[in-house]
Amino acid sequence: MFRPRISSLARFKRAVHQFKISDEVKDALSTGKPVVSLESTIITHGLPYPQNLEMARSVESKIREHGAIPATIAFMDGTPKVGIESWEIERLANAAGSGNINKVSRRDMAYTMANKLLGGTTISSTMILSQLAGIKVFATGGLGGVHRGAEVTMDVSADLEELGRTPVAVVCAGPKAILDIEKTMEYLETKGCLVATMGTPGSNVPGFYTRDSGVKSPYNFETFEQAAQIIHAGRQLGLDSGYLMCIPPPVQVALDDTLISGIIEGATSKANNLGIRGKELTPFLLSEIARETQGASVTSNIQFVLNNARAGAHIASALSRLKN
Ligand code: PSU
Ligand code: MN
Repeated sequence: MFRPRISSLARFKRAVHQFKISDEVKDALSTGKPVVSLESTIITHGLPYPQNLEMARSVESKIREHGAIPATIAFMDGTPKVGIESWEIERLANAAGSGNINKVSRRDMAYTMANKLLGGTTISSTMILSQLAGIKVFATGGLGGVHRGAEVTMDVSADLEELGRTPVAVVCAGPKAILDIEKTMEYLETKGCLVATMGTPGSNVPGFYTRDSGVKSPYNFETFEQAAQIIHAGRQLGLDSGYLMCIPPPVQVALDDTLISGIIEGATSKANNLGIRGKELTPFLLSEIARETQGASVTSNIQFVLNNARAGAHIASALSRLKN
């Protein structure tokens, strides 16, 4: 059996003392119950109040309904917490849009801790903390990726780097349609991240707001058990790279393709003209899309997260039934 080298074990021991895991999550992990982690940037920088609060609460209930334990992750006054309390979720939701809360990717973690800041975790930092806590499955809405025009700006989400180096399964509705999905898939291939989409063989990757981005998915799976088997095989082998499991959004809540692409183009050029870049870009684009669709994108976004949470709970349950 693989044993970590002493140095990495010591490093790991030191790291686990720096963050808090809730009793419920700790208990679930030690007894082998399925656990699904959740990010918090979607609460703090992805959705407006009060829909962010409603989403954060209902996504936890959805995971419980489908037989797993939810673990929402965030930085509370600098402390990374895995499995925050209901009042903490409320605090994060209230702080959205206030400018008093940090959007935390890998590069922001140390600063957020050292300065005792409140922070919403993106996919990248949620993956890191999930891995440290021993959580294998993480559910969210949409993935960050290679931005349009990245050949000039070099704006590539830290989510993709993390998917190349941290062995956690991210269950989502695909890369957001605000991105260059083809380049995002190329990048994930280079980084060695498994990408599979739920559907019959040959199904394309979903485009977050739409069921079909037009870009081919490298692999497909038709049942949650099959998804779990893929993750299990990679973990058995000790691969360090991540797993991206894409769940096309339900037909009833997917948005109209041509409508949304027009809005995205408008929002992207507005961001260009205003000089909005870096970590502000994704939140800006999401809020523009929400405004232009009169809130329809927010309603859909919440439905996608719930749908992915359900899938995540099933994948985590199937994974917990597979022997190590
Ligand atoms: N998906 C959503 N809303 C969001 C995000 C994803 O539906 O707000 C967040 C995630 O936390 C993701 C982040 O990790 O956006 C990516 O930001 P950037 O493009 O700056 O890396
Ligand atoms: Mn970016």
